[in-house]
Amino acid sequence: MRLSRYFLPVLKENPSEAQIVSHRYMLRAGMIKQSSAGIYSWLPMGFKVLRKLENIVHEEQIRAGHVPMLMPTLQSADLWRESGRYDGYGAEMLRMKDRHDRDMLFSPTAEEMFTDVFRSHVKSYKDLPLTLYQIQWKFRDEVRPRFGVMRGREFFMKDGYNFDLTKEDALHAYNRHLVSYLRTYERMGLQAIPMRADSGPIGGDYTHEFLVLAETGESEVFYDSEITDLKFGDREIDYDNHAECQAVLEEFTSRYARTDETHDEAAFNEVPEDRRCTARGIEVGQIFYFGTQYSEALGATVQTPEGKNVPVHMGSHGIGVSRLLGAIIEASHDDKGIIWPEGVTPFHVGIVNLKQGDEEADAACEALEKSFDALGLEALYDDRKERAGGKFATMDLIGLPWRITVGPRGLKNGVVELTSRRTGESVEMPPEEAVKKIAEIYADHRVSGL
Ligand code: 5CA
Repeated sequence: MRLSRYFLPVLKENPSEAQIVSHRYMLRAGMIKQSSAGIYSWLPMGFKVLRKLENIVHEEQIRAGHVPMLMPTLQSADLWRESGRYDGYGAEMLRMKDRHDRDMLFSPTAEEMFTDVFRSHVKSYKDLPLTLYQIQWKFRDEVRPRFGVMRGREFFMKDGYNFDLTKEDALHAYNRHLVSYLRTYERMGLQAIPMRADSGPIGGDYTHEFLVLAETGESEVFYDSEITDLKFGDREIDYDNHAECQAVLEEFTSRYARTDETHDEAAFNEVPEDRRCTARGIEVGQIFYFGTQYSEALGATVQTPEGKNVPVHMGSHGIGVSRLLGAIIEASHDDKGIIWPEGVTPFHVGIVNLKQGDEEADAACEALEKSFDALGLEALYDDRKERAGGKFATMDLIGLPWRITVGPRGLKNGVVELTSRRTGESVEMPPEEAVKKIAEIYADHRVSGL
């Protein structure tokens, strides 16, 4: 992509409304534009990262055996009256009437909708286990939308719903989700710690929140520092094997880690003092098991092998996809801008031409562009007639992890410069070698985007 043909409206000044670094950089790097409180337009660069996150979530959900689909955002109030949540949900639910005076709402979550689809089509234990999910816009009329996409009113969420015959099967689904979430966040370059949490309006006794540690996080968290040494890594897991999923859950949840809502000072004090940590965290996901609460209310039953009709055991599982952009930036930036992890970067590499219009430099940049294109890697080529300082500042702000700098002087010696955004280190090498190096780096990070 040529920068001159792209749409990247970067801001020079710090926007005054942004209180935290991720919000500031998302506005400055031309990723989002506020449309009204807590509602954003996703400009091309923001949209590109959002799509990559969405694709990672899809890949990991499908790997775990979950089935993608899509529900409407506007829903009839009747279904929510049936579950008893229409009145209970309160002011966070955006309600409206259609032209026939029927009560409608913009879905803040979708337990009712999924349970309704399930009850219409599934009647037998033979069709279980089943986990359906979607990645769809939600609306919650938050009292205090703030911090950009972190606490929006309109936000993009993956929400999944498992339907199982027994509590044990539903707990397998719970554990499977926990494992798939660990993989998902790690692929995004994040450490998200599962913590015992409170179930709030969703209900149920079993719930974990996934928290990314960051000073600007809205939740206060308490944990045993040993937990931060745990890595899921690239281990292979058989998602159908309950014992394997359970073992991972135990490994990642046996140490003390709780949000303030469930914090227990006495239990915390049993952790050796030098490992007791108090910090702040960003909640990027939450999983729930709530038994038969919704299936009983909505009559979602199946026939057992013995011919009895029983309500199914359910859970729901969410990932804050749009919030993740903010969380990744909070966890990975410096004073010049964003530093994208390789797994989610909008473009794999930036190409900076130090002397636009110089025949040789232009030709070398175009050749690089072609090579990356042939490899299926996305390069953003800054082909503007601007001074080098300005081009570097833009590249640093938008945070592509690798930059290739091309100039007439280097080309005379047959080299370009390859720079790491994270370390700032630069190495000179022939252009073909730089392409090879970039291809190697991304061998494990292939996510399709737009
Ligand atoms: N139905 C369940 C699971 S599907 C549910 O709604 N869970 S939730 O309320 O915990 O939301 C799931 C995730 O969405 C949260 O962990 C959080 O990362 C994200 N989220 C929730 N509210 C907002 C918001 N106002 N802005 C951005 N992301 C949000």
